Amino acid sequence: MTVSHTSPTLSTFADDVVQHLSGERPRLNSKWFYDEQGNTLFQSIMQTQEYYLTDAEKEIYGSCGKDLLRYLDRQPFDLIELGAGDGTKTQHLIERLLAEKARFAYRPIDLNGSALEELSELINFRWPKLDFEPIQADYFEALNRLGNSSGGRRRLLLFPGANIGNYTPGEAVDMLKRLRQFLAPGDMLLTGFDLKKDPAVILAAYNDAAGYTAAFNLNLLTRINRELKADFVLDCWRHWETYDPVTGAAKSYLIPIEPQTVHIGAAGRSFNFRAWQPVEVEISQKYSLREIEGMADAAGFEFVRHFQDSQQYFTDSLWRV
Ligand code: AVI
Repeated sequence: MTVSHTSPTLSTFADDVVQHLSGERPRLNSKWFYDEQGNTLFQSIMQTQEYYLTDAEKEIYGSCGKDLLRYLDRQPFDLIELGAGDGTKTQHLIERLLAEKARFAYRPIDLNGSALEELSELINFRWPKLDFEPIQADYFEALNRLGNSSGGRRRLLLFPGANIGNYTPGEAVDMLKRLRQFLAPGDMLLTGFDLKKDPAVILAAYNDAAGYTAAFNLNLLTRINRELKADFVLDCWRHWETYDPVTGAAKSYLIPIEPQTVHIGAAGRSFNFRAWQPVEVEISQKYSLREIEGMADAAGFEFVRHFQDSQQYFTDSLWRV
């Protein structure tokens, strides 16, 4: 199975970095974390004992298949997955769906071509007869390609992994509204949300003892140095995590321990950083069940139900159009 490739251009990356660093509070966009090294580090994070999110969703995917089919009236459907990665988790859902004799086509979407290649190998090995077509693209570009009809078949859109948490709550509702436009009455959306819980558990998940999260965040500066010909002095930057239990925002910062002027060659721009001036690099928003139900309404969906893991750390929330 070949994966159709499209990559972000250098100028898109440079423009985005310059725009985010130019604000009054300098930031970087976490969507650029995922170069080859970033993907490897993210795999390591998911295997740490502190990062509970992956196992929680695996548990949910391993047990919600039968109920999902009931909500789809056991009719044939298209399973479209946004940010599929290498399918480590989704294979548990596919296994359950096939055990229930579900009839579906699987359309995973991801920007990461090598993860999709691995997913293709996995699917071809385990279920060679599954109607399967991976798409390497940005979510909306891929959904545009698929069009907003599946020829009368229902759509179950999967948005796994708490990826929605990497948007602010306002951006998340806008994103969900946009997804809604690709769905027709009767179609469903299953989104993974990380839940508000003991702040110590959340902070530990983004501050693992082995240092993978710190390396993952710092790798963004390495990527900017390499791809945009910049000169961040890596040794002078520290990873810092915060969690606000009121707003539910876990935020990652990179903080310079001494003043630095960084030149970004590809953009022809320089930026001055004061010592201890934080650069926000990621939000990982946590929600309550009630907040999620409100988001369904705000984005124009009907809330159907939550599927939670046994620790009640995480929910995959099912909504209908
Ligand atoms: C991909 N995303 C849902 C992860 C998260 O939990 O926000 C990214 C991550 N950042 C640090 N650890 C994991």
